[in-house]
Amino acid sequence: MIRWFTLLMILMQANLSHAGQQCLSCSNVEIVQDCQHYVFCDNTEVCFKHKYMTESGGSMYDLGCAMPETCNHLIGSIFGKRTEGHHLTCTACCNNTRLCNQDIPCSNMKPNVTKLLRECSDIAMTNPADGVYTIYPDGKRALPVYCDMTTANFRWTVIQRRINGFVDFYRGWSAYKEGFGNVSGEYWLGNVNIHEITSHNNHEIRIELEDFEGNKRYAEYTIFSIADEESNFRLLVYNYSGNAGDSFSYHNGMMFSTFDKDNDPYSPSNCAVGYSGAWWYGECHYSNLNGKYLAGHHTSYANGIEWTYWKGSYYSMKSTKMMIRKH
Ligand SMILES: [Ca+2]
Repeated sequence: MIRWFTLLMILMQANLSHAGQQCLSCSNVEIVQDCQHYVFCDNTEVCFKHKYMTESGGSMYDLGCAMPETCNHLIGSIFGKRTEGHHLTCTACCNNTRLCNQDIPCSNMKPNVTKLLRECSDIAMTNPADGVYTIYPDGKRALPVYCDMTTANFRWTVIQRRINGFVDFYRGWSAYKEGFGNVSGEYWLGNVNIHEITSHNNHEIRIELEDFEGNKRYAEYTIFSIADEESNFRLLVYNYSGNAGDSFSYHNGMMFSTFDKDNDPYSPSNCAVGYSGAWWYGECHYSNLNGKYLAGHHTSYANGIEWTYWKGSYYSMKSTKMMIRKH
């Protein structure tokens, strides 16, 4: 019955999104290497390995996908006895490499919980590809994100991307707080997530820009973080290098504003409304990467995807990428 159920689960999960972790999945195996089945977990799941004692005193393993929350509980509280007479002796979880639950240690009485990935910089596999991965910015909640694993030989968490104007970026406070869009296309990662990631380590930000003539420029800042919501996600950014011009340092120390929450120091009005964006506006901006997708030259003033010190205030970028890494 258990084997049939396992097979059913494999078939069901094989039809789901393949964006999640790939894990070994078996029940009742004496030797982990005997497990030949694997599954693609849901985006929110991690791989687990359970070791338990049988009535006769032998050891057996269960392997598969699990919600990360369950990995943080000690033996007996969540998994408890597997069945009557089967005492769980070890629980281990991981999500750092493909089929990571094959080799994760699970050889003692204490649960062995691998630290969950907080950001793309934490991904340990060798030669990883660019693509969508699952991270845990607050150490608990799963979040899909696009990881740039190649630029400048570092592993970057992409927090903002514009490529074609398909996603509407003129959104309010709660949308920018939680994040929106499609991690395979255009998106904003969410201010709470960016805060969680940047509050745990020192971070650098790299901003990549492209115009409609095929020119590419970048700006890097070795210090980047944003504060919590109570502080209106106040920006800390400095120490520029690059070839795009420094259009971001002006915004250092500013709070985040959206059309429904004016935190800028410009008293006549809300810069987010005036420039059709959401940003750390001052009075008002030298960069506006969440502005309207106006596709190149435009006649309206500074309300596109602007980077003033490269293309002025009447040119909206073809693509942008804001990404961070810890150092
Ligand atoms: Ca204002």
